[in-house]
Amino acid sequence: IRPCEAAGRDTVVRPMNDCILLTGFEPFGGESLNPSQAIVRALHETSIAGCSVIAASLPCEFGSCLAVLGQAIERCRPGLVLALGQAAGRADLSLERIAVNVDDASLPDNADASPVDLPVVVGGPAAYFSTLPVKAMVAALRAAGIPASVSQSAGTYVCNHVFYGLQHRLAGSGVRSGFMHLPLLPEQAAHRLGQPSMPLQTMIDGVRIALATALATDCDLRASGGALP
Ligand code: PCA
Repeated sequence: IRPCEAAGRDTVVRPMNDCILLTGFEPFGGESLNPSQAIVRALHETSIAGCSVIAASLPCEFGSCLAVLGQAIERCRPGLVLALGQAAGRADLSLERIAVNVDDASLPDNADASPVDLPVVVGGPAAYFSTLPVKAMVAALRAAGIPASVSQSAGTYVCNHVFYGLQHRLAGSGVRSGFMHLPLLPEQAAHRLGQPSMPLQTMIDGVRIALATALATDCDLRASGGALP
């Protein structure tokens, strides 16, 4: 175990089993597609750097998504977890830096729930950092010709809820975890004038590169990934 300080936090590669848990979400907000679900379906039971990928599709519901995530973690006992979700308006693969302890829904979830200003975990810390090497993952994606960036907020909807719940559950466990937001698929953007999109195959390649980089990186890059407000 080699602790190192990177961007104000510690990134440590710890002993891990050889299973990667990759989660996506079912479609929401009236869509019939979600790129995260399509990606995890494509990568289920594939292998990345000798590790097997197990995929899980989560309901886009505040009330049930963390229970389904917990069952998937119990089932496959992963060494590394990456959760994926759709973010309309994003033009690149966004490695989320931070999960916050608040639910504030701007539209009803798939169970028609719209929590406002409620904690994800009552009494939990205000926030958790990703424990994945997000700067190194962004650099590897860009080097492969895939647009990517560090994002400073995963929002306050179901994706942030899952990201926070994931980090809370795995805190101190030695299992690294984080969240990546994705642009719309071209088929989705075709109905939403001016929205950026990315082809499915590019996103699949990007997730593979991001995971391989996370497995291979024990100390995150010290590179700028910040943003002005
Ligand atoms: N995106 C939503 C929830 C599910 C998804 O794919 C979000 O960004 O919160």
